[in-house]
Amino acid sequence: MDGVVVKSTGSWYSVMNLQGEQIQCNLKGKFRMKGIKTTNPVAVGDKVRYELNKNEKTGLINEIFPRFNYIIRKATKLSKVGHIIAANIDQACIIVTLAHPRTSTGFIDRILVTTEAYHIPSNIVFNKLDLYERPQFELMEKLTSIYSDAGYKCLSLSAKTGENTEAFIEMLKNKQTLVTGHSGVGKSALINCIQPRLNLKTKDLSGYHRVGMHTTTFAEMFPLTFGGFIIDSPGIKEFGLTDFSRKEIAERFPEMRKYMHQCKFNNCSHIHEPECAVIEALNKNEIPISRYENYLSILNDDYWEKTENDYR
Ligand SMILES: Nc1nc2c(ncn2[C@@H]2O[C@H](COP(=O)(O)OP(=O)(O)OP(=O)(O)O)[C@@H](O)[C@H]2O)c(=O)[nH]1
Ligand SMILES: [Mg+2]
Ligand SMILES: [Zn+2]
Repeated sequence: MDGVVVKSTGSWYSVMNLQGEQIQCNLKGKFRMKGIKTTNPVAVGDKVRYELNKNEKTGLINEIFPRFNYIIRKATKLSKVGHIIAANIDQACIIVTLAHPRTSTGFIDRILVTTEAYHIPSNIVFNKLDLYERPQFELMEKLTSIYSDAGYKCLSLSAKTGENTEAFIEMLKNKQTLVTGHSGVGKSALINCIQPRLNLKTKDLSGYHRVGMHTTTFAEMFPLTFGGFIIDSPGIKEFGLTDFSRKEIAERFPEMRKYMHQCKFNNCSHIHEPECAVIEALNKNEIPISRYENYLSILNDDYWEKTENDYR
């Protein structure tokens, strides 16, 4: 029988079949992804074939169908092994907040570099609108303009008051969407707001650091009553990049991608080379400074494998 993995805890997988029933399954033998070390061979969103055990209640996954795409992150910057967050996703919604706590552009841009690498369309959703005051509204406008110009859809809403959540529903209709972001930004609260029947666990922010306590512990996919699926996932602190080299980073910034092929040197790092079209665009304010700075910061991350012909 065929189904889709809607939850995985590492030891078992919950597979939803075509009738909408959920079967707890184990994996038959070893599955490995070619070329990439991952902690989980099967992820939420994977389409699988399984057979029922004799008890007719549990099952055994014996085939994973080819993935349309997937998104991997490293557990920490330095770890060698990646974790597949989800497979077969149509789009990612990065939930951010500009208050309680504020999400940095460095974090947003690291996620975007990854979703760009996997060709996953991404949207930025500003949550907790009810808490914003003038400075946050101004910042939101600025960020919305930066990210819309780069080709990402932006939305602002409040999971608490429900303000503007109809736009979020429109965004999700008939798509398989991964919801990601820091812990405590309201990912589960937002899903509850548009699908109250799910009644997902949410938690108060720990007053001390205003940092979430990782309420959601495993990624889980839910069918949406208006069509489509949504994947809630545990909050992430940092987004360890994987699977690609430093040289590809500029390519993952649509604003830089537009200019980089006009640079004098084709291995230009866009830092100090003469006749660099990216620096020229930056000087003309055609590339936002925060995006360029985050590019530099990603290049300076300490986890790139330094190879001979890599940038210094
Ligand atoms: N004021 C306000 N609070 C919100 C809003 N959305 C969520 N919250 C609160 O933020 C806290 C965290 O919400 P969660 O939904 O648990 O956050 P999460 O992103 O799922 O966190 P993890 O599961 O740990 O990754 C809860 O106390 C929510 O009530 C909002 O729009 N406005
Ligand atoms: Mg949650
Ligand atoms: Zn250049």
